Amino acid sequence: MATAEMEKTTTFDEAEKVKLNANEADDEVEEGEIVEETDDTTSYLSKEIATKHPLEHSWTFWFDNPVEKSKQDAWGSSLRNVYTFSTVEDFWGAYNNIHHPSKLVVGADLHCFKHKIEPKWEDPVCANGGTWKMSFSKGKSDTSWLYTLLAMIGHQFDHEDEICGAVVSVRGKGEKISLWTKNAANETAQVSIGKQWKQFLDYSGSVGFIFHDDAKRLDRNAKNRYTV
Ligand code: MGP
Repeated sequence: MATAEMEKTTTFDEAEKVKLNANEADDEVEEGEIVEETDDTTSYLSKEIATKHPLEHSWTFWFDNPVEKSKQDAWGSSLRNVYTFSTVEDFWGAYNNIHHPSKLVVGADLHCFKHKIEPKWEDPVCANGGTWKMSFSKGKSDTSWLYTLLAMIGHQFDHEDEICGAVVSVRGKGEKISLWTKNAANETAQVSIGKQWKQFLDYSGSVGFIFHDDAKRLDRNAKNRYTV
């Protein structure tokens, strides 16, 4: 579902809810009267559940808390999965209740990955993959983070199957958003994803793609294999 459509359907849902609430308000209920749950209230609740808009995939938010990160522990030991959602409405419910990158503490990593894919090089789905990475100055990544999430969950990439998820990393000098994909060697798919990502975010800088294999072996000396 496209971004604009998602925004429209959420608004439509809210309008429906207001209408239903208004109808309920029309029923004459005396002050102090105990209102039993009726078939109407049950059908209102089932209607609300039935009108949630399912996403193509389920997604999970993960958080790596810098306070719990310790150089002594194995990497990833402080990574926690926070919330899984599979509808447009539940996405907004979660997104509106977690801090946006500009409000996160330095050192934090907030991930959103397809359900059952762990945000680690070691995950079998990620193992042969890589990442596109964008950099932002301090506190300037909130909108790009939201647009990245909407592009992923809204199925907007031509090579959507290639997407694993995304992570925003808050560091002292600024934020980075990384888009993780599955088959690093598939240059056509990766370059298409990189170009579309830049368009969705209206990002004018150049963006590089690093293979996880290179990052594992060479750490910070890993070089971009593709650039768009
Ligand atoms: P980072 O946090 O992605 O880079 O990885 P950053 O922000 O440049 O570094 P930071 O020190 O400011 O946080 C930092 C280091 O974490 C890497 O060099 C790896 O040693 C380790 N690391 C990162 N990731 C994503 C993984 C992973 O998926 N698996 C393992 N085993 N280690 C990782």
